[in-house]
Amino acid sequence: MNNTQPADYITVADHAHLMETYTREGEARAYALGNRGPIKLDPDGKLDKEILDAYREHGFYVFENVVDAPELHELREDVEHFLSRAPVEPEAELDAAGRPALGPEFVRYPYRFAKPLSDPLGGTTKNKGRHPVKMLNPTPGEDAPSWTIELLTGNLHLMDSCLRLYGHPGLLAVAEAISGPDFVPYNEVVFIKEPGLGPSVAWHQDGTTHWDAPDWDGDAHGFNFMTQLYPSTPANCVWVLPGSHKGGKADIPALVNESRSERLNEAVPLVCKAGEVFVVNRQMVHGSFANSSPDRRVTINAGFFPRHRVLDISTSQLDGRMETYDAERIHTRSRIIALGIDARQQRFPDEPRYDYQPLSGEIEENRWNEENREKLLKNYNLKDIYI
Ligand SMILES: O=C(O)CCC(=O)C(=O)O
Repeated sequence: MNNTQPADYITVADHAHLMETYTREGEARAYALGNRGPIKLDPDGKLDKEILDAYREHGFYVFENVVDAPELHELREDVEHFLSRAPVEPEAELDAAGRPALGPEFVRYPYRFAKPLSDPLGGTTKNKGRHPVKMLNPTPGEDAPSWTIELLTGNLHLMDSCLRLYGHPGLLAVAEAISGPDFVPYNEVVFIKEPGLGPSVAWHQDGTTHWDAPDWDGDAHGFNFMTQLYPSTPANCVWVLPGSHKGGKADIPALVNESRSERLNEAVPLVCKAGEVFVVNRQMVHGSFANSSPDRRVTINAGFFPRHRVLDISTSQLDGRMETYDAERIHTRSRIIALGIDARQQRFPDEPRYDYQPLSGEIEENRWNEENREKLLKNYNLKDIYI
């Protein structure tokens, strides 16, 4: 450090070095939990009880062998296409090849940019102040671009492969086991952590509605599936504090103080191979570090809630807007689950078809075709549900 650099100046190499012991020890803790394996369903199609028990105990489970190589290829290609057509920087009209960038055709702009290796949320009041502690921001290499894309929003109308993944019968059986057969959708985003560029997501717990409810429980704010398109490594992945979904609101600044750094003592990394899927309780203390590693991570997120935590609930969104979720709103948004199931069945006709009970009688209305792409799917995410 020279005397013109700020006190928290840290190079990418120093950051990577700081993470070495932590990632090695964390990975050992993660594998010792034993909460990983393929999706196992009983003969009646219900999730194996031991898996559900492990999820409830630790707050997450790692599903192996969910997405096979051809499907993984389609997902990667779709993400790549969407990134290749991104504006070169926020507000730009052209992509890197000088073509009109994608984005304006969707009501909710799908690309979110961040400064390389930054922490856009930590220590700010953004997102209702959910991210109280700022993470380390290594200084990017001299050849780094000014911006990196950290998030795509609205996966299901951006990429058909994501819609098909959404209808995965094994994953939907897991959703049913955790949140009940009438589970309700949340939102779908892609987290992107480019090597040497990906920003951190400071420690937080998701959900801002039910923490003080008299009937609050470990499932009150639902869960996310996180499908990994590339290996999720200790240096680029999401880290979680096992069991923290059951303890109410955590004191994150105190945890950081006890650990004497942002590297929380008891946290574990969500490590897995490409094509594997985490199910992660949204109430867990979780976050990810600036990606000072040489490896890219791309995570397809899709979340769900128990219906009784959503129906007729009025709550403010992360941007402050108030929303109320009546039965009609839930029904409209849930049709995208039915559409995903049909899209998947058309692509993989030999797979079992998941029966989403709330819409069992509406298969014809929710067929996957070009008419419903326009009528139901386009801008579906205006009806996203957030609690
Ligand atoms: O993927 C990441 O780095 C952060 C994910 C996260 O915070 C979330 O899904 O709530």
